[in-house]
Amino acid sequence: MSGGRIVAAVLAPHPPHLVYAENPPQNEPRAECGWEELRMGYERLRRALEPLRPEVLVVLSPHWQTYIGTHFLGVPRFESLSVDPVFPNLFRYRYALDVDVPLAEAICARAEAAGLVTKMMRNPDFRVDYGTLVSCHLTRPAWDLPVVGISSCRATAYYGADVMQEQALALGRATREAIEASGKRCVLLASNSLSHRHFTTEPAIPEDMSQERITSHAQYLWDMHVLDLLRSGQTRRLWGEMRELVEQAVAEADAGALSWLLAATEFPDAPCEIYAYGSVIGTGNAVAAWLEPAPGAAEEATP
Ligand code: 2X7
Ligand code: FE2
Repeated sequence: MSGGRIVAAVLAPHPPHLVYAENPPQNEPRAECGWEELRMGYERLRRALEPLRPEVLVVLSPHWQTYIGTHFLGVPRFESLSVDPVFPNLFRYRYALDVDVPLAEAICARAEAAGLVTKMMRNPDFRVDYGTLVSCHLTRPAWDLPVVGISSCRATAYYGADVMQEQALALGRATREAIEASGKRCVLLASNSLSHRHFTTEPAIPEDMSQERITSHAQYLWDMHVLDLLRSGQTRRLWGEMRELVEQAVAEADAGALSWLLAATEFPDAPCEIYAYGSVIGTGNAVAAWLEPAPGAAEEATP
């Protein structure tokens, strides 16, 4: 098999509010509207991904938290109801998710060979976390692609961001190698917000956008700094500043998803496309991606 590669590397935040505001048939609560900028950004991302003909979504989620090692979804299909523990008023979502088990096993095996503690999740009744579901839904609402789901092993909390980064480096390399060997065209999703301090009370109407804003200017400045680094392709600098980002902006990058994305793509120096930035209950969120040039794009650019 040949031609396996990462066709897109996406920062794909997962506030359940965005699914709520879209009113898809899978979600029980109904919304009037809300968070349009982020939702329209996801819409533009979806259009940009289409010509790349992706075959698998590979997602690392902060809300699948494992305490001993990194786990991988390892059952061909998961079906259930997912209820957000903090926002059950917004997200009660019926899902059916197909898993690319062979690719998950291949990444798992390579990660283990690189020295990480790993485990395949073989429990068919396992409830898939809302971070995985929301990022996948917003990237591919048709649910017509299989998913590789990867947990966050909480190394930042146990040891510190430096250990998280070491592990993300090994996991990113393992992911890249396994994808290349698989022959498949994969989209990587780092499912996380940037600054992550949120308000502890909700407006009476959750989608009342007159109440939505970033929690603090300090958080906003961090978010803008990260966007600057992404847009100018300074990913090694972003890697070097990850600890400060996590500590000072309470960033959800503590989960390792963004570091894993950077490592798997070997620290791109090309500009990252920012599709949207917006706050959700005070947190900072960017929809952003590095895309492989679409087939034919190079020829089209040539006069
Ligand atoms: O998990 C989340 C999040 N990361 C950001 C905002 C709101 C809710 O949930
Ligand atoms: Fe989150």
